Amino acid sequence: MNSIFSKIKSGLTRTRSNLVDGITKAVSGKTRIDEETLEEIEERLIAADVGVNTTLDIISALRENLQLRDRNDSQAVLNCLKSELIERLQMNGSADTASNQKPYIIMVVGVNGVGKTTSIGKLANHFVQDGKRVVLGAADTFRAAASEQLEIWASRANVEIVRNKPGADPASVAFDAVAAAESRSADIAIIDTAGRLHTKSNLMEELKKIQRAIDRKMPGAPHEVLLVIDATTGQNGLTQAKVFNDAVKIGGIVLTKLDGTAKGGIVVAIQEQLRVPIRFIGVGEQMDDLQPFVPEEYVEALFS
Ligand SMILES: Nc1nc2c(ncn2[C@@H]2O[C@H](COP(=O)(O)OP(=O)(O)OP(=O)(O)O)[C@@H](O)[C@H]2O)c(=O)[nH]1
Ligand SMILES: [Mg+2]
Repeated sequence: MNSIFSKIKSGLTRTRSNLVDGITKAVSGKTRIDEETLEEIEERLIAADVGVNTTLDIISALRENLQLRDRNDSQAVLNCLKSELIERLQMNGSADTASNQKPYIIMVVGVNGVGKTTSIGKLANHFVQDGKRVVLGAADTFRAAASEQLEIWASRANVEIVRNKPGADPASVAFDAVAAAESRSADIAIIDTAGRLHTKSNLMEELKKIQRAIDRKMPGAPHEVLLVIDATTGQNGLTQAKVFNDAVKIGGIVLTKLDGTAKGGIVVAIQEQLRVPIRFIGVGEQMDDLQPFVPEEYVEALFS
């Protein structure tokens, strides 16, 4: 088994034991897949945060499909469920990072503590492994420790970082980071932002200001705004996404801390409700615990 797959698989342990093991148990004892079994599947999907409407959709698809097949076959139920999930996770037009823009500017946003800075460190490593030249911008100047934390990740991933004093204007740090990426012929610049600000300032206004500063240095940039969502916060993450999306258009989602939750079904709710592709998933705190999100792989890791 390759190591990426085993990382994802172990990161999804909690979700697997609640969702898939429960469903497998429910279907395997049955001589016939009856309404009671479908109800059990329904409860499991809802408990895993798949979302009520989507769950009902999936159940009726299961009911319909199973009429055409042998209702005694528990493997058929699982296969059918797998393909229903994969279908809902496949979004058309999910962008491909590192398009022909050089440098490709990624701005990372999200409420505090969701894992922005950590994910940026892991992302930097991911792109470096891919042969890319990366510059990080420490535009979270709210906490003194924030740019130090990013600095540690930068040295781990062996990439350059642009930072300034705590309290410096975040937009100017972002501007400088883009300038540095241009002058160093970097392939990718990743800009970290604060998850909260001093009481009087408005986070969304600040993020828009950072976005404008980046665009002033490199028209059209940032090429992608990634929203980081903490999977353990469940439906709250969806609410946050709507607020951020109104301020700075979200191009993709990084879903962190999947290793810490049994509610990994949230991936389905995110794709269905936000219509924004999940780009990366976080399954632990190590450098290589951030992986590109591939629907088939995710579902396979859950069911294997
Ligand atoms: N288990 C686990 N922990 C994670 C994951 N991603 C991030 N974390 C942890 O979450 C905590 C917060 O991460 P940060 O990267 O500092 O979060 P942030 O969004 O930058 O926070 P602020 O800068 O305060 O807004 C840290 O302890 C990380 O190690 C993950 O995928 N799995
Ligand atoms: Mg941070």
